[in-house]
Amino acid sequence: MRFFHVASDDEIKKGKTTDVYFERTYQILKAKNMDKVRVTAEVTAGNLPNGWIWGVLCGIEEVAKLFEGYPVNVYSFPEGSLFFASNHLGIREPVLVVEGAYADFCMLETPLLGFICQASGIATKAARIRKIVWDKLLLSFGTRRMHPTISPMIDRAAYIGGFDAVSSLCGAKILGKEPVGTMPHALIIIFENQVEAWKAFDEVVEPKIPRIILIDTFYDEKTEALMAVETLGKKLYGVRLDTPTSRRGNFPEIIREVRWELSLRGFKNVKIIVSGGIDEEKIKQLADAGADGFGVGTSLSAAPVIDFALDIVEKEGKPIAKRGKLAGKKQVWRCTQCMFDLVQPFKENQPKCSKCGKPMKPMLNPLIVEGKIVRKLPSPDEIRKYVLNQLEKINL
Ligand code: PCP
Repeated sequence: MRFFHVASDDEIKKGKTTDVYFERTYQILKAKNMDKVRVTAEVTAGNLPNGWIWGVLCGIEEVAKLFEGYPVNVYSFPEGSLFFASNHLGIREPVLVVEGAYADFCMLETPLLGFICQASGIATKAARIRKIVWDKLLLSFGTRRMHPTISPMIDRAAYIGGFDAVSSLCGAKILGKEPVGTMPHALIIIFENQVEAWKAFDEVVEPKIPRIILIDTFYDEKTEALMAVETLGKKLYGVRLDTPTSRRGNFPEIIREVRWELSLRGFKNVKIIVSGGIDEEKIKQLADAGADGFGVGTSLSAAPVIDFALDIVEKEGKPIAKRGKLAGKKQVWRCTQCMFDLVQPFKENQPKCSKCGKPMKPMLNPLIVEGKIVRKLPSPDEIRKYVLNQLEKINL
């Protein structure tokens, strides 16, 4: 009996989330004894959303789990790799390649794309925000805006993209991390008194949890900030401003005032965390105004998807492609120093970087060989580190 409107792991693995035209294609190939026809198919991105120059590839671990056991070979960029829709010559970059009898994997195209289109959108948004406020605390607060079944995926993608921590219990669990959070307005409203609510938080919540106090429920943020230092003194780690839009006026100015008043009274170390409607457009000016950290929700979890598509580029080893796509199996070569890519037919030799002369690195490497996962799947921390390393070498 299905409790929620979600597909089970088993349904996804068996291709039951597929679009029906793939099921009909399978029936036709079977009926016409063409179910052994072998193809090479590649995943490329259409134009990236909002004029983005690069994206962060996310969801490869789930793709490996999806194809495991199917008689196919899969090559892909390492998870967390930055990718370009097209390289400097306008050649689309394949980030993943599937080889096998088309009938054996055609039912998996829909879940395959679903796994990487959404997760890569979230990871890219997270990386863009990290790039804009490089040294600020970034907290993923967005699972409440999306269907709860994908909370772990959202928080994993946000963390991999460069966020510091996540708020959902199960998101933190799959990352092997402690979930983070402050306090909701509801707690203060229940007590009908900020100070009593803050004291109760401090009394009940285990000491290792940073005391970040919400300071916008009943009074002005500046007033509540001073009440918070009076109430918690040196135990106060930070204050959170989730000021309602009706009161935001000049929000950077409000942050500046709170910063000034706290520092004036010797609380220079008390952090200012800001949440509510945070996105890449405004975050820099809030950081410049004195915000130390951000809780980002909707703009992260509802980040635009990456328009990945899977296309056949070879049939029985012969190049063939639909209009708009380049035929033949390809390799993407990257100079990891210059973050410069070349796309070449698969059989061509390893090129040198035309910028620095260094040998370039093949990005498409075996993930699945005849249904077996052949790559060590890195931990979220390893992938996040890889993303941050690349972000240091590239512009927004
Ligand atoms: C929201 C909650 C989320 C924030 C804002 C995400 O505040 O704290 O973490 O906002 P965004 O989606 O606009 O980025 P409230 O709705 O006031 O909830 P609460 O009182 O529970 O903090």
